[in-house]
Amino acid sequence: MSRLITVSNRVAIPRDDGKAAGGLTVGVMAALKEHGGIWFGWNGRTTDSEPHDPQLQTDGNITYATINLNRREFEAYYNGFSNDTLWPLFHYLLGFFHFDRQNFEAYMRVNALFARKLVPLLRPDDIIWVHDYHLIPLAAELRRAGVTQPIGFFLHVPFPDYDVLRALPDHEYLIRSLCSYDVVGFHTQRDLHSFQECVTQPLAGGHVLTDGHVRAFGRRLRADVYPIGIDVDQCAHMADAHADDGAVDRLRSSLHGRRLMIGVDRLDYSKGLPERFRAYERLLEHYPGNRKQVVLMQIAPPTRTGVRTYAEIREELEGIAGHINGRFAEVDWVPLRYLNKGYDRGLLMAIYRLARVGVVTPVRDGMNLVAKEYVAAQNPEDPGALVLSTLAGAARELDAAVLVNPYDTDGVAAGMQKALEMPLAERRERHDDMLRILRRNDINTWRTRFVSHLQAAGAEARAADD
Ligand code: ADQ
Repeated sequence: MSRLITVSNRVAIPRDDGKAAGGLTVGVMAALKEHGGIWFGWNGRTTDSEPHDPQLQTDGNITYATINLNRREFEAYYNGFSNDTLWPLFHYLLGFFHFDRQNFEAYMRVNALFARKLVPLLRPDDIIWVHDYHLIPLAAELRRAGVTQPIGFFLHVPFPDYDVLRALPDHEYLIRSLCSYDVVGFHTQRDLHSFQECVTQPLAGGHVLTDGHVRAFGRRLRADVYPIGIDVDQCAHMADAHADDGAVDRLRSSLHGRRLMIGVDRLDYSKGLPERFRAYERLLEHYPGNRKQVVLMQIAPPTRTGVRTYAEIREELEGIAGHINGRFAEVDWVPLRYLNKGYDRGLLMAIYRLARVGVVTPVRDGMNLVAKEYVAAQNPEDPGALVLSTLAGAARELDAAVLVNPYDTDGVAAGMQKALEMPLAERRERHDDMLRILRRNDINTWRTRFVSHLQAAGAEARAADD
């Protein structure tokens, strides 16, 4: 069997503290365990010197190969081009979009560096799976170095329409780079459609073939939809196992029977947090029966603190949270609890279960795993209701949630009210529907389908050579 080489900006080396990994790590680790192989990427450290050769750490059939990055290169590649240019662009948020040619050049250099450091570790029958927008040019760099093994790419964020993408001066380079892969995967049909629209523009001159493959820049590749899922049983099990932890008990008793609404997001402007806070204020205004009866707890650990817009959003949120609490709080009730830190996944799942309403209202999201985790963590006999943005990829699957437009303050407030009042029978029915979808399309379906398509691409290429 071929070894699997996964490449991502950061490598999640399992910790010895027994804490559960989440999201993408679960899928990547399962794929690596099945096939054996290497997880290659940045080790999280920056230095003033040039990067060393990969440090190798082996655990069973998996080797973690990590490199450090030069501080200035990292700043320009990661905080600059990846997170201040591509992230807002791909989320259709052009108001946050900045372009700086020096950052773009650093992005290309770091991708070339990744390729140089990875090539010596490769074997002829490996298959390579690259993750996310930080590494779009990696396949082209590997091809330039003579790599002929199948290379797949999965984009964890949305792929924008051509009219948005072309705000980027070098958008043709990105489209051409994506066409160096053999398999390119997206979360939703909508993202795939945008990609097909881009490759068929005159500047790319590509075609969508009758079998759904794309031919462009002299290559044939598979572009397809692979909605990421979760480990449903792991979430449910953790919610059960941690239900009586001290912290969960303290949270429960602090509520005094009030209904809990929960939001869990990285502190990021794409997650629609100011809009959510304003909708909650509107809920308390328009539906005053909720005063002293409901608590919204928003967990939002800061991320990408090196990017200025992330500091700004944090300041804005602190202002709105203070305003809401100042306006509505009573001596024995604080309507909004705003927590700026990360939590252990087990505790998080138990908190989801305690919450009557999950609020997931990004202004744009590739998928959004919190929405899925919230559903999986519920008690099926008495599940909470999910309020979900139509602009999250997850809404394509979880259409039994209370769907809202995050920009519509009154509409989100009405959605929150509907979720708070939803009768048990309706909550159960909607929860059953969503759980069925989560089980059918879980994290294992996601990774096995992608890897099998990558293997098929390798077999096709070998057949063509014979
Ligand atoms: P993210 O933008 O990070 O992921 P999301 O899909 O919600 O968004 O995943 C976040 C993960 O982090 C979840 O597993 C959640 O439980 C965890 N998490 C969030 N806050 C936490 C906290 N305070 N403490 C502990 N854990 C916390 C990107 C894309 C998404 C896409 C994923 C996977 O932006 O659209 O769904 O990748 O492809």
